[in-house]
This record gives sequence, C-alpha cells and structure tokens, in this order.
Amino acid sequence: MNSPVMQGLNLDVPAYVKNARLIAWVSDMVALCKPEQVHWCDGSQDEYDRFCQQLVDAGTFRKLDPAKRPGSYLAWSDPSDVARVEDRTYICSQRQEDAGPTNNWTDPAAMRTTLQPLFDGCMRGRTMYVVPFSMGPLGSPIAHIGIELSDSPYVAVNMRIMTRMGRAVYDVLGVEGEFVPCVHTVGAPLERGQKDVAWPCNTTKYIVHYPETREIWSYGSGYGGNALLGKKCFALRIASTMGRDEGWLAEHMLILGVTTPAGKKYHVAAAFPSACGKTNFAMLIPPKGFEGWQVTTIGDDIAWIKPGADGKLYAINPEAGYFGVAPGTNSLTNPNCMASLDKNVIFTNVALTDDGDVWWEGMGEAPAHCTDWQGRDWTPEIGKQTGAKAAHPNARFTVAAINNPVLDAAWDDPRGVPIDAFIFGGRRSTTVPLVTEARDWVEGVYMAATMGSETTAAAAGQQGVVRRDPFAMLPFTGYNMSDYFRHWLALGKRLQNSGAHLPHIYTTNWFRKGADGKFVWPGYGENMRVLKWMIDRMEGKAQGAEHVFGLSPTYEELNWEGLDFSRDQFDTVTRIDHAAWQQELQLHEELFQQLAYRLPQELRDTKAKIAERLGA
Ligand code: SAT
Ligand code: MN
Repeated sequence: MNSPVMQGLNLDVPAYVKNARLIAWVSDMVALCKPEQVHWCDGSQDEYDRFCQQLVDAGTFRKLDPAKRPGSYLAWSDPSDVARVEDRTYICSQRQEDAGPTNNWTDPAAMRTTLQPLFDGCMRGRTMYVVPFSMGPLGSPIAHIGIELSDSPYVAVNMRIMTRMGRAVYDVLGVEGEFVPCVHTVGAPLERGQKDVAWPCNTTKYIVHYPETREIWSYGSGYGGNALLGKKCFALRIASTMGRDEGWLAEHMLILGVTTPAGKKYHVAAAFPSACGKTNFAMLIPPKGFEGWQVTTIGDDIAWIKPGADGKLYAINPEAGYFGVAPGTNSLTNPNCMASLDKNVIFTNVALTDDGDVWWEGMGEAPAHCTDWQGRDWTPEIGKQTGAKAAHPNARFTVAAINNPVLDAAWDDPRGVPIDAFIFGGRRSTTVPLVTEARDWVEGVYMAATMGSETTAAAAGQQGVVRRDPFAMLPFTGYNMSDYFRHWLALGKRLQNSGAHLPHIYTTNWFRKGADGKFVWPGYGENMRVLKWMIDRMEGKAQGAEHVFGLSPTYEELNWEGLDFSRDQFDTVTRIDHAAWQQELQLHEELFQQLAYRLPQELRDTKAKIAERLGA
C-alpha cells in the first residue's frame, strides 16, 4: 500500500546512464520488486569499502585480522544455501526440445506466471543494487555486457571482484547498446521494523533462464553461481545459446599460457567439472626437471572463444576474478593460489581461527581451536569424533585476478589469445587413461561428449556418483546438448574448410585410483609432464601410441626427471582394459539414447568404429 514506488520512488538515475532500455527495465523491476531504495553501483573502491562495512555491521561479514589478511572478510552462509541448486535451475525456451533432455524445462509463459507473485514485493525493506558489468575486457569484440539487479550487497561486492564492474560499463553500453538483464533476489523481504538475518535467503529457489529473450531471473539463494549471475547463468548458459546463434563458443574452461624454454608460447583451454582443480591447473608451477618452462593464467573457469579473421580461435576470460574452492588448497597443491589469497579476499564458509584468520581442511596443520563455518566450536578432536568439517567442502574464496602472481600479461587483452589445444578432463577412478589425443576433430568431440565424472561438492546432492558430463557442461549448456555437439562439429568443419589449422584435442584423467583406493598420479605441478607431452605432439617431437580411441604417450615419451614414477604406476594410470571399455561403451550408448533426438550421426559413427576396434 505504502510502498515507496507507489509513493513515487525516485530512481535517481545517474547522468552517465543513458541507455533508455536499461532505465525503462530498472523502472519496471522497481515497480515489481518494490525495494526501499535503488543504488546505482559505480564500482569505485570507496563504494566497495562502504558495502563491506555495511556487511560487517549487518553481521554477514567479519573483518579478518588486518595484519594477517589485509582487506579481507569472511562470510558464513545459511547452512541450507551452500552450493548451486541444479534441480532448481531452469532453461525456459519456447520449445522443450530446444532445452533438451539434460535441462529442466518449463514453458516460459508458465514460468513467468510462477515467478510473478514471488518477485512481487520481494525486495521490500531492502536496497536494489544496480550492478553494471562487462564479461570480458571492456569493449572487446568478444565481450558482452550484463546488468544485475540484486537486493544482496554480498552479491554487489562479489560482482566487483568477479567482473569488470562499474561506471565504465555505461560508456561501452551507450544509448543503444545491448545488455543481458539479470534479476536476483534473496527472496526475503523485510517488513517494517523487522530485523534482518546475517544470510537472508528463501527455502524456495528458482534459477531461471529465458534463452530467447536472454534474461536471467534468480530467486531465493545468495550463494555463488545461484546469485553471481555473470558466472554460470550468463557466461555459460545464456552465452552458450548466444554462441550457438552467432558462431562462437562459451565453455567451462580455464585458459593458460605455456612458454617453453625456447621461448615459444602456446595457449591451452581446458574443461574440467566444477571443483576438479581447474584453478590449480591454471596456476600450475612446473616441477623439478622443467627449468625454463612457465605457465601463466588467463582464466580459471570460463572461456569465451571466437574465430578470428585468420581462422584461429581466440579466447578471452569473461571473468575478472576467481571464485575457487578453498578446501584442499595449500602451499604444496597450489602455491600461486595461496599467494593470491594473502590480501583483499572474500572468504565464504571457511573456518575462523582464534587470531582472526581463516582455515580449511587441507590448508595445513589444523589449529587447536577454531570456529567452524556454522559458528560452532571446532577442534581436531571434535572433527574426529563427529566428522564435522571446519570448512564446508564447497567453501569458496573470491579474489581478483590481479592478485595472481602468475597472471598472463595478455589476460585482459581485448583480442584474446589464440588457442592451440583443448583439454577435456574427466574425474574417473577407473577406465579412462591419464591422457589421450584425438586423431581428428570429430574424435575429439566424441571424447568430450562422452566424458564421465564423479560428482563433487560444487552442486547440492550426492557426491562421488559417476554421471556423464559432456564437455564438463552438463549443468551449464543452455540449450539442447545434441545441438551443442552439432555446433562444435559445425565449427570444426567451417574452420577446416577455410584452411585453418584446428587446435589439437586431448582428454585427461588425473583421478585414476590403484588397488589401495588411492590416487596413483601425483597431479598438481606434475601435470606439467602431460602438458609438455601435448606440446611435444604439437611440435612433432612425440609419436604417441595409437589405441582403440586415440593416441597416448609411451612411458619413454614423458619427462620423468625429478619424479619417481615407475613403469608399473604408469601402466596403472594408462592401461586400457578392453572389458572395462566394452562396459564404458554401453554407458556411451545410454547417453546417446538419452540424447537421441538430433544426435549427430558422426558421433554414432565414431562409436561404431571404437566398438569395431575393441571387438577386433
Ligand atoms: O557455480 S559456482 O560458481 O557456484 C561453483 C561452480 O560450479 O564452479
Ligand atoms: Mn566452474
């Protein structure tokens, strides 16, 4: 009745905002969500500091010890709001077949009807933050603009780290520029005089995408990819449909640069499922035996890739920061990451030490006492007895890319970097060898399409179950998965026909286990050995050995200097067990049946060839 809007809430549009479509949309959303006020974010340091102080005052943030973690904060979420909610994530295309069998689909009109009453008044008593952001270097031909309206200041400060956020976006947007509208609410309106909680959210959650109109509507969660809408929602689900329509790729890939001792530089884009060490691989430190090699980071999670005029594929990192998994990160597994976290970090759901710093499982020696992510006393003894973790397994850090000591000089280059190879990495304790090179583009697409993975903590639900995760994009492809495979095949064909030299395609599996149930491959920096073999292949220095579905290195072809890894161990991580592969092909068949509608014939043919070789 007495909502500020009805009283004529002044939108207070800053003079530098000139986009009529944007102003009209904000005005509509204000009328719908009925916030108490509107704040147009300028992205300044001063604004960031004020928001952080406000979050401290509200009990959402704790300021960490300024000597130990300068400029850093810790947030603990509601225990029910700790990860992406895939079963509440929707692709609402006009036709169900355009969402395909791997996405939750609802008719867009029906979904709008469902969401309307939820969003009506959802921001009452709160501020609506208008967050302008560029995914990718400002003004890059590969970049795109989004505007997120959110009632969460936690989202506003995280978006400032994760994207190029602020005033300059409006200069690029101009009067007529295009943007992806993203509306986010925690779904917890405040009645007059009602006291807020530290982590407002709602038990009802909806993460909704309308691919045709390129809109994102998110309701009820304040966590990660549910709420930072530039990330999985825009940069993968919506962008993948933009890429399908416009002839480019939006992929769940890190991008790294490798410089050889001879000074030659390669760029690799690698897809791994969430929480499978992408950040570690992107910041890899070459081990002993690799003097003169250097790995530099362009991105750690998402790549936007467009064909250039020269027929090469150019990639940018649409993000400007890292939202990485904290547990397991330490100065042995990822020293560069630890160095990145020494200042100006937002931690979420890690433990608080008694001296005002943070701790998580796998960081190093446990403190004698700390406060766990739910605010309870935690000691190693309590952990042992109750199994309680000090940090949530999906606890995260948010940090700017510029904190990374091995940030690539071209990470912010609007032209992007030319991709020489793609890597698709599954997480499998059996069957899939350490590394395989596809003999051609179609075989590579087949490998990526049939990738399997054991599930991780990045999504709510059961962990450790094998599911097919094509291209590590199962939760992120915003349209029909078979059409997505077609898109990859068509792009390859188009580039090949134009005479371009296509990137090599590899699959890796760092996660094979031995009879004792332990990982056999040491991983982390040692992955450099595999990376070097790939480069040797590109330089024609390694032959590899062909097998039923590709080509893998011989023991002799890897540089073992500085690592004690026996021929037997190598055999354990590379052996191709024909019986296991017969079963694996059964699982590929199950996937192909699920995706039968519009599944490209080339993939069926490739499978038939593998089956034939296996049978022979
Ligand atoms: O989607 S999140 O950014 O919350 C985490 C992930 O899946 O990598
Ligand atoms: Mn990810």
